[in-house]
Amino acid sequence: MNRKQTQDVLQALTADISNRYSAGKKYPSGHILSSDLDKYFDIAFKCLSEQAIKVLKIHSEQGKTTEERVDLINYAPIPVDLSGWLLNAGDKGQDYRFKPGTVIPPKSELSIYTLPGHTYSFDSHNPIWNDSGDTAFLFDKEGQLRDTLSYGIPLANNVYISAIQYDGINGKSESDEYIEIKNDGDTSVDISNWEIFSKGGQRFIFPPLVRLLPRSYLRVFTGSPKGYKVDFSFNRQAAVWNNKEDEGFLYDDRHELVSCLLYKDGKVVKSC
Ligand SMILES: [Ca+2]
Ligand SMILES: [Ca+2]
Repeated sequence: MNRKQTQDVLQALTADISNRYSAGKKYPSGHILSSDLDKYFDIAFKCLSEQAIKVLKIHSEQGKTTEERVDLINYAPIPVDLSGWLLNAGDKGQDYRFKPGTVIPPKSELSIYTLPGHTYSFDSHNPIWNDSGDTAFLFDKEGQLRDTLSYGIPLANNVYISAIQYDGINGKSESDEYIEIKNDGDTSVDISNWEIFSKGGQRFIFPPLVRLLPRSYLRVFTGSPKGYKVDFSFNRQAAVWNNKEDEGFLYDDRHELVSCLLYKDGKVVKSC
């Protein structure tokens, strides 16, 4: 079940229960059976558990195996049982299987270290998170893929500047200009602290814990244009992208160039 389906199911269940509850207040025939509530909470728990657990952050810590770890998070207001779940560190054999009875409390994080000696560890003396880039795959106990998270350049080859809408129509400040970043890959990419740079000198840095979902895009606007869903913005009062000629760059959190796009007189001259 995806996020949207989960939301729909939870909404329908909530509506159903509250309708019956108000019916019960108004009419003698209205009632809620305890078995209905049982069913409701069973379904609600299952839906929440499926969506709630995410790979929050991978700490590859460049060569220092001692610091290597991956943080999982439970976004749900309920504890989630991770017994039998499996976390893979991007390569064959780099697996951690959660032991029976492993529960992640509501709204909490849980760290799985590389080295032995921790409550949760891959028990590996060698690094498992590649410094230049890697991917975590999280499976539930039925073997369903529940989440992925990639970081670094090799995996970020799927991430690139897909468009620059340099000619805004929103006044002189062109607040509706935007630069679009796309992820063509099958895994989520951690773009925390990545940077967009415009040749004119303007910079935008993504906040911590931002991920670009598989096969999706995001846009960083120049200002806060009305009528648009603005998730990210340079928050500038003046245009960022020159209408005649300009170049955009995307850097990762170690300031390695991920992608570039140069346009001139309405045409893309170079992209990398
Ligand atoms: Ca790996
Ligand atoms: Ca412009």
